[in-house]
Amino acid sequence: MATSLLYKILGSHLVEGSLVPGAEIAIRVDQTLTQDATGTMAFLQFESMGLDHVRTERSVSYVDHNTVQIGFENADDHAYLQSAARRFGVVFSKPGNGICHQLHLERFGRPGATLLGSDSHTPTGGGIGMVAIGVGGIDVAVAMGGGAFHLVCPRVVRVNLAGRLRPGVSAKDVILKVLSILGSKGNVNTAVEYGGPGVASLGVPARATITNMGAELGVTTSVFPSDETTRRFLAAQGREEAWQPLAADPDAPYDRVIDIDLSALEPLVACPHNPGNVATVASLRGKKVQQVAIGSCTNSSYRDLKTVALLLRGRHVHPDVSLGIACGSRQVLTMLAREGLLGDLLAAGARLLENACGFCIGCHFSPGTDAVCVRTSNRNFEGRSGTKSAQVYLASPETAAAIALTGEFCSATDLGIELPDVADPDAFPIDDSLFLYRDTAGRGVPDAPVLRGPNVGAPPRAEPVAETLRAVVGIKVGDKITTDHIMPAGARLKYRSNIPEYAKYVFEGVDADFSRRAAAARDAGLATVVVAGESYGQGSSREHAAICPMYLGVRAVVAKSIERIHFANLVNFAIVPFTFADPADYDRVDAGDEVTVEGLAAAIAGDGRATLHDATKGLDIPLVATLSERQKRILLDGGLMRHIAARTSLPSDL
Ligand code: MIC
Ligand code: SF4
Repeated sequence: MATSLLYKILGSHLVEGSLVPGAEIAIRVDQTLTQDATGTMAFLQFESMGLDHVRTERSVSYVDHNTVQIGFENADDHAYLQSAARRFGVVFSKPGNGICHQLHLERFGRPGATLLGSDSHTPTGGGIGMVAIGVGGIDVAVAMGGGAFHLVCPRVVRVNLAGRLRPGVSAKDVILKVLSILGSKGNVNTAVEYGGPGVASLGVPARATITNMGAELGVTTSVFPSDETTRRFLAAQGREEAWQPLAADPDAPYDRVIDIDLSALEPLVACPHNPGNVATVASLRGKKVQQVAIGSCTNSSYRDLKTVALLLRGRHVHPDVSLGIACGSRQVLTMLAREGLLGDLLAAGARLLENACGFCIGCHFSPGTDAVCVRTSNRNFEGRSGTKSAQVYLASPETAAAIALTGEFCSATDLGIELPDVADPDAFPIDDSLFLYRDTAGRGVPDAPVLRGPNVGAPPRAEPVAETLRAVVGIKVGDKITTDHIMPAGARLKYRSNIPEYAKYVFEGVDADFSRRAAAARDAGLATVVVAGESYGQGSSREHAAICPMYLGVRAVVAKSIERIHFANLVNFAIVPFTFADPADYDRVDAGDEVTVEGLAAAIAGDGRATLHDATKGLDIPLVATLSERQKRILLDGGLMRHIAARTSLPSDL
C-alpha cells in the first residue's frame, strides 16, 4: 500500500500499536536532545530511574538557553549538566557552541531516524527527513533509558510545494503562509509532510525553518523528503554516510492536501501576539520600528545571516533602530568571521549577541515600553520578549534586514537593490571541540561525580489522583494561553532547577497573586483547578508549566481544549486534563468558585466522564478526560515516574 514518508519512518520504529490516525502507538527513539532549561529536570528524572548510562544511539545535552548567568544559578546548572553528561554517556555541548536545533541539524541528525527532544522546536530535524518530536523532559528521560515514546498516531496533512521563491521571499514566508492556512490552534495530533516539485528549490536551512515553525501550528511534527539537496548538505558537514534517500510513495493517502505556489508568495509577517496572526508586509508598509532581532533556532543559518550581512554591507542601520544579531552556531559565526561578513554587520551598526536563544526567550535585549519590534524568531506571545507592552512581529531575515535599514515596515525588494542569492557551501568548517565526551558517549563514566549546586533540587513527586477532588477555581483564563503565560521564562529562567522558587512565578504576568493563593489553598488542604479556554498550553515543551502548578496544589485543568505537549506534561505530573463536555459551560464557572468532583479516580479508570459540582453556583458541569489506557494508569499511579517505578523493571520494560 502506498505510504506517506511520515508513516514509513514511524512504521520502521513502531514497537506498539498500528498506524491508524488517532490510535495510541509507541515508537523506538534513536536520538535525544535536551537543553539546559528543560535538561536539568530531565537528567534529575533520569537519575531517579537508577540507570548507569543512556541506551540510545545518540543523546546530546545542549546548553543554549540560560547563558546570561546573572548570579550563580545558571553556572551551577551548566556544571550539573556537564557532569551528568559525562557520567551517563551523553555528548555535552558547551555554552557558546550554539542553539540545540541548529547544532543537531549540523552535526548529529540523520534522515530516517527518530529524535525526541525536550524542546518544542525539535521538529527542526524534519528538514533532513527525521521524525523529530518535542516533548517534556520526563519523556526524554524515559527515552534516554531506552524506553519507547508513546504518542497518538497523527493524521497527515500534505503540503505540495510548486514553483520557486522570488527574490526577497524566503522560507519564513512559506511557513507563515502555512500558518495562515492551518492556524495556530486545532492541529493537535496532526503532522505535516512537505513534497512536490518546489521542494528541490529549497535548501536544508530553508526546510528546517519550515519544520521548526511547525511547532507554532501545534502539530506533532513536520517532515521533508531526504533528497540530493540533503545529501549535499550532509556531505558539506562531513557526514555523507548519514544520508539515505527518503520520500513518500507517489499515491500515498493524506488526510488533507494543501497546494502552495512558491512563486506566488509575498513577504509576510506574524502580528502581535500570536504566530498565527499573519499579514502581508505590504499591509504594514511605513509603520515605524524601534527594534530588530535576527537569529533564534528558526532563522540563524549561514544562508540567513550571510543574506543579512550582504543586505547591510555598505549601509547603516536606521538611527532609531537597535539591531541585534545572534548566530545559530559557532560554525555560522566562524564562517561570517572568515568571510569578512562580521565586519559588514558591525560596520552597519548591528549589535552582535551571543550564539544562544537569548533575545528569543526574553533573557536579554528586551524592547522598550510599547516598542514595535521585528524578530526572525518563531514566537511573539505577549510578554515573551520581556516587555509586556512591546508589539513583536515575526518576519524573514531579509525583511528584518530591510526594516533595520529603513526604520519602518518594508520588504527587501523595496530597497531597490540587487538581492543576494546565498547558497550553502560545498564544505562547512568543522570544529567539534565544544562537543565533549564523544569518546565515552553511550557508555558513560560510572564513577564520575555529578556536581549539584544549591540551585539544583530533585523535582517533587506527583500524587495519585484522589477519589474525590475538593478544590477552588484558582484562576480562569481565556483562549490561547501559552506556556509563557503559565511559566514565564526570561528573567525567571534561572530557577528552572529550583521548583519551590520557580513556583512563585506561576501565571506571573496574568495574575501575580495566583501562586500565593494556590499555595495557601494547598496548605489549607484544598486543591486548585485551572479553568481555561481554547488551546490551553500552546507553545513550549516546558514541563515546569505542569510541575510548578502541581507543586502549588493544582490537580486538574478544565479547558475548552488543551495542546498536545502540555496535555502529556499534565498527565506525566498527575494533573487531570479535563475538557468541558459542552464548551458553553466555560461561561458558567468563575475564579474563586468552590468545586468538587466525586468519584474522580473511578472516572479516570472508566470512560473519563465526570461531573464538576460548583458549590458556589449550585451547578453541575459535565467534563470529559480523553485518555489512552496508559495515560489513565499514569494518572492513577501518581505521574510518570511513579508509574515507571510501579509497573516496570528497568530498563527493558520502560
Ligand atoms: C521556547 O522556545 O519557548 C523554549 C524556551 O525553547 C521552550 C523550552 C523551555 O521552556 O525550556 C520550548 O520551546 O519548548
Ligand atoms: Fe531557543 Fe527560541 Fe528556539 Fe526556543 S524558540 S529553542 S528559546 S531559539
